Amino acid sequence: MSDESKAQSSTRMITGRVMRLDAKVVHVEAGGVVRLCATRGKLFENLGDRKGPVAVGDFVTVDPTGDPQSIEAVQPRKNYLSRIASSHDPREQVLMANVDHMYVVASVAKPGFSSNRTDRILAACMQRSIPATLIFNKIDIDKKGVLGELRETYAKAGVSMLETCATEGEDGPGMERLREALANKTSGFYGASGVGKSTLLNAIDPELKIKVGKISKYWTAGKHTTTHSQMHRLPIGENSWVIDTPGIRVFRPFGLQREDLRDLFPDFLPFQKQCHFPNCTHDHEPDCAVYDAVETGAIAPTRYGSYFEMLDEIGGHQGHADDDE
Ligand SMILES: Nc1nc2c(ncn2[C@@H]2O[C@H](COP(=O)(O)OP(=O)(O)O)[C@@H](O)[C@H]2O)c(=O)[nH]1
Ligand SMILES: [Mg+2]
Ligand SMILES: [Zn+2]
Repeated sequence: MSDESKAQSSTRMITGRVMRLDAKVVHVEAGGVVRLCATRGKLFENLGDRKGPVAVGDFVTVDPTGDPQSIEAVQPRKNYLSRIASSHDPREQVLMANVDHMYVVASVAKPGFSSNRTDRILAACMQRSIPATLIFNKIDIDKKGVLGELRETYAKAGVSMLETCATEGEDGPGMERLREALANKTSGFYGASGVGKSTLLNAIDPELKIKVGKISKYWTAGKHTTTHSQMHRLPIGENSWVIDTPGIRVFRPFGLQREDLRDLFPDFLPFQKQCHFPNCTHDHEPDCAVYDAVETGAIAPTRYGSYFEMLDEIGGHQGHADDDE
């Protein structure tokens, strides 16, 4: 391309936002229109330990003149959530970019609440300074009455919480608060498969008509309905976006140092100041006030369990083979 024609096409460049990534095609929204774009080869150079150049939520510069149209540049990210791609691939996989708020969705039953999964994602949000809310969904089937203890555990960790029953639709518990909170923001919905993320989003906006799963199939056949992360625009406020994600089985935050992990568990803070060693990792050091607090129940054993498992992994432990559901 001559310099002159390059200059001409650059004047036609448009800015859009990545809604979805398929194997080769990136869905980019600009001005209410979704464009199917290819990613310029040069963006795959010098990736270092990153798995790919583009993530859902990215703002990108698109050259609309080509066939296919092409992503020429990815604009700097305000923030992003990332994990280690898989146990076979240590690179950084960015799950979503430019999110104002994360909703960590968990159900209190079917599937049962997973402290481990929840705590990992909460820690990752804290690592990236992304404000997070923990949603307890399916409160209608809390037959074992686990909700009370969960509230207590996460209140101690300073986590903001919401209780919902997505199947009751837009008038269900917690939905008004959720709808208000989603206005004029980009919000990520993340959590295990089957907890009700898509059902929640459909309740917020029935026009979305996202496919939801048949409950009985989740843990038997490993069936999942959302196979890609997908950003949707919400008809609330001026500029409201939500990112629906497929289920995760294992979430290992990327780039975590052993000594930094303890600060991602705010419920440890009041105690860890009293540990004998100022840089105590609450592993097997003597006179560990965090460990004592777990013994007395001042810190929930589930939280310490999540911490300990993550710490162990950072120390070189290999995870499980399957990272997605
Ligand atoms: N009882 C009950 N079932 C729910 C609730 N929310 C979702 N479900 C059901 O849980 C299943 C999985 O929902 P889905 O939205 O696909 O979960 P996702 O994988 O997190 O997106 C579906 O059968 C939903 O009808 C709820 O609040 N209560
Ligand atoms: Mg879904
Ligand atoms: Zn300690």
